[in-house]
Amino acid sequence: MQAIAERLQPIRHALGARTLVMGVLNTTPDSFYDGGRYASLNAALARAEQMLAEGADILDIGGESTRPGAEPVPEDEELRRTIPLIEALAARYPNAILSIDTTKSRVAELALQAGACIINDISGMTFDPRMAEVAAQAGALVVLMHIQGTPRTMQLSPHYADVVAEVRDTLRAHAQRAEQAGIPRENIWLDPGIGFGKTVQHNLQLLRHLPTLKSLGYPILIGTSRKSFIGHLLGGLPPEERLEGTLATLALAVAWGADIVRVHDVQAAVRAVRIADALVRHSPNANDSLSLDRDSTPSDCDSFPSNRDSTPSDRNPFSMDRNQTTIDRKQP
Ligand code: HH2
Repeated sequence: MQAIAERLQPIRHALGARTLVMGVLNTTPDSFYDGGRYASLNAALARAEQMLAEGADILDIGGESTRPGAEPVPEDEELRRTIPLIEALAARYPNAILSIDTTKSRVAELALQAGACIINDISGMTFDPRMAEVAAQAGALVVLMHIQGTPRTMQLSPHYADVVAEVRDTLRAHAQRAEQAGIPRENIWLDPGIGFGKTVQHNLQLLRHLPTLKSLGYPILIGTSRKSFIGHLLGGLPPEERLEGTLATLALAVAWGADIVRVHDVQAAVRAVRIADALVRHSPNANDSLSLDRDSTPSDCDSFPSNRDSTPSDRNPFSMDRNQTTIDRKQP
């Protein structure tokens, strides 16, 4: 097996030039959207193959649901759900970039040995004190997410004096702790944790103010896929009917600075972020297509300011601030 640093090369190269898509693959019986669908090894392998064919840059494998109210899963069970799948994926798709979605250092350690190279930790490496050491020793990339409380309690009464400032400060502290533990800066991605101890209004504010989080200087990952705030904003739609709402959040998250999106629907997300990339990143592919488009001129493209050229502070033109406090206690 190639060293982790070598396996991470393709995403390092693409980062910033285009939005990376991380496909969700939960082997749990109870995840809020895909729970129970990929519990067998064969079903999970087939889904992985489909997501890779659809253009997923990373597959994020999870063996413990973190939906609101979820009970912790014993380590043995989480290992049983994830390690054989990672081994099988690494053997079948040696170039695939695999991420383990866990807060347990032992699960992360065995997942890295089995072929994963990213640790996606919703606790920002705070639930398990050994996590940072495991990541540093292996040379793994880490996704450090913000959460208020634990999955069991986080949606009971989320509260912040200033959600954007508090999430920014916590993420900065997570990154500093990671660097002190020996994880190099280029191996750290940050995530505001949409739906993790947040009301609808908190989620909206964090998305609108992504430039403030981006100003910390690390790549930003966003996980809005089919989450409950989208259902609430659309009059109570269930997870199965939240794809269009998800795509809207992806496009705007890219415009506001997201570098990686974590999604259940890879094909739809890839298509959405490619268009968002063409608009905000002026990606070379988009300019190639423009030259074939007789209704457009290059100046059509150039007339749109790119957020990436502006200062990272608050450049958000939308300043709605409704006092919506609805929260969902069963879905993130
Ligand atoms: N969301 C979920 C799980 N892991 N990791 C990061 N970094 N960011 C997220 O927003 C995030 C995450 C929840 O989604 P899902 O895995 O589909 O659900 P469940 O926790 O019920 O398995």
